[in-house]
Amino acid sequence: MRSFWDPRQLSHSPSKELHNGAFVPYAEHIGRPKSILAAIGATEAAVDHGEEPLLRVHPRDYLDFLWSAHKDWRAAGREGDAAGYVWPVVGRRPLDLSRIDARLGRYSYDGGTPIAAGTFESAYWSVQSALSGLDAVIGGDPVAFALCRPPGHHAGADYMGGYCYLNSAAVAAEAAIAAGKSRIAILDIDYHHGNGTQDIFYTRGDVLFVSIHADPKYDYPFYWGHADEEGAGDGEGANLNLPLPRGTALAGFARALDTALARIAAFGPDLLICCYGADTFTDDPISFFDLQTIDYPVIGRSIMSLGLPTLAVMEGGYATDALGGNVAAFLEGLQ
Ligand code: Q9C
Ligand code: ZN
Repeated sequence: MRSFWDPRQLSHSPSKELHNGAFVPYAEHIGRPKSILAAIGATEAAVDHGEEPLLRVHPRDYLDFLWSAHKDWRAAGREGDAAGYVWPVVGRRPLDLSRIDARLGRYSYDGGTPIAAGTFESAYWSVQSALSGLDAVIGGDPVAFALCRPPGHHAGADYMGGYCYLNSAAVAAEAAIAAGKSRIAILDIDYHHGNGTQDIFYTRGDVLFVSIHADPKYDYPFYWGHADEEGAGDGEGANLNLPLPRGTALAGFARALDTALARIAAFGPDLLICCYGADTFTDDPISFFDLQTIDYPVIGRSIMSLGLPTLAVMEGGYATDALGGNVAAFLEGLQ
């Protein structure tokens, strides 16, 4: 299987995040991709597709904000990573404010997603890795892997959150449609609900979003991912959330996966994008499922049983020492 990655994805390296009321070392650190690269063998350099594909998902003003936020932060006399501290409550009127702190709140929804000097560059190349993997699949490969980092599935069209800035899977889905595919399924099996991706496609009937994740009643991102979120308008019925309890092991996960795969098969997509997070692993430091390394090939094989051209994109996974092995195990199942 061809895998795609760009070394500029290492430029992003914030130092701390706000977690349960304290500043702690940033969990989405550069040791993650290094662990994956050491385990999966050769990768190919991402090809630059420019910003046009990004603009199919993300508005110009959001890209401009991401690009300049750290420079604006420094220009305001600040040290370290740019991070917001005021967020507009839902329903607050839109205001076009210029102070960096106001814009950090406007374009994010949590306190755990700081912007460092290299953030835009890394997020840009993370998306380009996904687009390069998509090219391989559109070119006829049955499956390809994009080592996306930073991850993307919590990023909406115009907001960052959950260590995510640009939504690689969403950009790839739109690029596939622009390339002539008519129906896309996105299967998100990261531990956390892919709220950004859901939000982007919530009213779309041509993109099915299915997510298996920790029940948001007890885990991040809390405000999205509940089972009664089924899509709206043209997208009514094209969104399926399968929240699972703490401690879920392979048996419970596989039951949800069967439900997810049946829905995807019924939708009849031309292409599958699988958002893979290894934070479902039993030893993940911020998550509470109970999957083992040997479970990932089983999950990968189930997904390939759909017989769909498949692009796998990397999302979360924070047990750094085991991360590479878990990703390699999943890819083995996709082969
Ligand atoms: N520091 C992904 O797995 N952290 N994102 C919760 C705040 C958010 C995880 C506490 C977890 C987001 C891509
Ligand atoms: Zn996650």
